[in-house]
Amino acid sequence: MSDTAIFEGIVVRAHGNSFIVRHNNQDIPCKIRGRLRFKSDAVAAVAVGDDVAFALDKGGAGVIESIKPRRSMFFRPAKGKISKKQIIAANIDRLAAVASVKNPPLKPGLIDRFLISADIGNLTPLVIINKTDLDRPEILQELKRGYEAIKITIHFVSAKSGEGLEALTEALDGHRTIFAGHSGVGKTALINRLIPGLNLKEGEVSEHTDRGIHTTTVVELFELPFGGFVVDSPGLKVLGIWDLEKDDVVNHYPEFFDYACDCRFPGCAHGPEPDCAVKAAVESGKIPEYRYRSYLAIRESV
Ligand SMILES: Nc1nc2c(ncn2[C@@H]2O[C@H](COP(=O)(O)OP(=O)(O)O)[C@@H](O)[C@H]2O)c(=O)[nH]1
Ligand SMILES: [Mg+2]
Ligand SMILES: [Zn+2]
Repeated sequence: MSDTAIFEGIVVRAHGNSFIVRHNNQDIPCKIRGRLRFKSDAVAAVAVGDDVAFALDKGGAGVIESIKPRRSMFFRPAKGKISKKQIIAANIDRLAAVASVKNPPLKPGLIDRFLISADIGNLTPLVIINKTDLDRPEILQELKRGYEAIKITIHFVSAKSGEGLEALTEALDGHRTIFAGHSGVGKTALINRLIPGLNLKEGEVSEHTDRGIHTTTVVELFELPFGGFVVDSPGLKVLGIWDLEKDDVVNHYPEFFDYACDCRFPGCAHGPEPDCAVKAAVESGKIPEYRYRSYLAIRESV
């Protein structure tokens, strides 16, 4: 063992039990020491964003020996095991729900699901709507009004025309953000614009690779020019709201709180109940309808 040196680095790519660790701007393929791999809890597994110590043998192969204490962890449910969680990224502090104006179509309900998972993971949420060069539907103003009312920043951008990219760069640089959004919304294109010279391939549909039971999701970290990074995981579709209880959903809709105390029934779920003050607020335009609809749909689905 005397001829093995130990180095420190950050995990920038994870695919199953294969990792890339960046050390002094060099990317080193690493496996993990068995004792780390076989610890049974998800917390023990190595993830993108981890600061690690690794050994390098004379042949240049790396083995991750230990993980530095984490500031945060972000999970998703492990495939086929409802109660097991899998760590996707460590040490991140923000979640960006990324959607596009069209191609694929804008689905506010999906954005709200991502925002709930940000809440659960204690991450600062933001919303990015890409492809504004294609269309400017009226719903955009409603989204802006709705999210700003609950102090969530929304960015309208186009990776193609460049609209909004300066403000987005400012919002992300220096932070550790995970991108959550359907395939095709332009996550890779945006990362290319944020990091000049990166030139990732756009329009790759990586989702089929994630269909089968035995395949694993690739998670990658892209360092930003002024510090911080963006984490992208092409196969990631639905994030950790799997153990949410029906009655917890409303806790993620802060704009309902002020009205909820005026509902006729104390346990009002703001569904079919009579004299519901939340529904009245939706009807009078005080609560955006898209938020109310996503609330009902998410409550129904959990
Ligand atoms: N019109 C337009 N197309 C875009 C924009 N951003 C990305 N695209 C295209 O949308 C497709 C999917 O983009 P990609 O970045 O791979 O999406 P991802 O799956 O979220 O990473 C590609 O063909 C891109 O060229 C944009 O702002 N405007
Ligand atoms: Mg992509
Ligand atoms: Zn109610």
